[in-house]
Amino acid sequence: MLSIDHNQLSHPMLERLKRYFVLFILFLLSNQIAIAQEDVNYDEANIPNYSLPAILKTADGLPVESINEWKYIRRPEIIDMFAEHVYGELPRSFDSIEFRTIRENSNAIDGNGTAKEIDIIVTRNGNSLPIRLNLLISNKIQKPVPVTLLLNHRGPDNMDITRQIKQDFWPAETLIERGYAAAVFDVEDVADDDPETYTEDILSTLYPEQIDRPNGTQALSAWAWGAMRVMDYLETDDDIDQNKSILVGHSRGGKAALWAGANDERWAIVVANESGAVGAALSKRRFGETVKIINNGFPYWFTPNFEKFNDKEDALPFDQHMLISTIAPRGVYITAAEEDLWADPRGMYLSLLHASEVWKKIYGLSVPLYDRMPPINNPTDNPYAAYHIRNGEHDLKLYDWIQFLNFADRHFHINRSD
Ligand code: GTR
Repeated sequence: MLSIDHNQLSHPMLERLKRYFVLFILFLLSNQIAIAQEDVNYDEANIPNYSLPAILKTADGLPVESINEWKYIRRPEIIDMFAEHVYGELPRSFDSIEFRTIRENSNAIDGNGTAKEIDIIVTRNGNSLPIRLNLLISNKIQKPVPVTLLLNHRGPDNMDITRQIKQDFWPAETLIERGYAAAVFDVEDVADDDPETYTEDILSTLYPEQIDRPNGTQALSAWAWGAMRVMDYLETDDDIDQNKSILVGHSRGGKAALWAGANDERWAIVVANESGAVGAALSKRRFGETVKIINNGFPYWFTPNFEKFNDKEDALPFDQHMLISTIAPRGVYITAAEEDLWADPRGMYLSLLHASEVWKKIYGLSVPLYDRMPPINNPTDNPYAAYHIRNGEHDLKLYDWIQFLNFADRHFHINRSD
């Protein structure tokens, strides 16, 4: 038997042993990472055979053919499935909502715009929580104006109302120049994007009963709830044409935007920029980020019920094309980026293509989308269910925003030369 007398080990020897040990651990870890990376499929040839649940068939197997069958039977069934299994309930009740203007500057952006900072204060069972809304409106255009709202998950630098910090993530100048009001709120006002503290805002303050439910509200539902409260305010602002409202979210924000659009038909257009897994992308393709990966990485985004589908995408009684379909006949815009395979550009396109059945068959609208994806930087041009894939990486860029505005102009029949 090998026995080591520690006293006999010289200091340098001990150091060397330690180094070998650390190297060995690093080797094991890098192997683990390599295995994890190999597990992510980026090859169309390796996509498993899958079949998508039918959008236009009720849970009882009946065909859905009329607007009424869609609106009152199938659409609510779909939304209930997503609430129960994916995002959790979206709370509806509260006792009061108050809008407090904190600051108003009619000389913003060199006199071109008016900046408003508004606290939206929601009260339930004696507890209140404020959401800060930043809103910029052009001074040079006839009111009321259409509005864009960004669900911002990237902190204060991406929503600066003073415009000392300007980022393409929220290009307020471009938006107001194009005649759209630019609104933004920080999703962390309603739920932190953090597994440890996400319950500290609306969940513990307003809806504590949701916290431990297997289908309870989680962060994405909370963010969607926040967008709904902003809409409550927009409906009261005479400068805003709330019938022409566009909700925009990027990535995780895009997932929340789709869910908000499903639940709140006041949004005329929903934009999900590179929303990827459990946003616009089809889960059953298992391309890029999968249900298991996202549940492990971001468990606080989804309801605990969703974990049942880890590695079991086949068992999902729905897929994300059904979420997109709930937005019909309003406008939906799905985007991808060429280098963002993690978010499955083709999976998002196919999802939209399948969802477009509702615009076409139920509402009789023309949505010419085909199996072949549009080329890079070539947005589709129908005004109902749009898609583009941009060159470059995962981000929300000025290019993306300009396409959204072009789409909105088409959808709302706005002719900029008027
Ligand atoms: C990633 C996550 C994606 C997406 C992205 C983002 O880490 O895996 O699903 O949401 O973050 O929000 O930028």
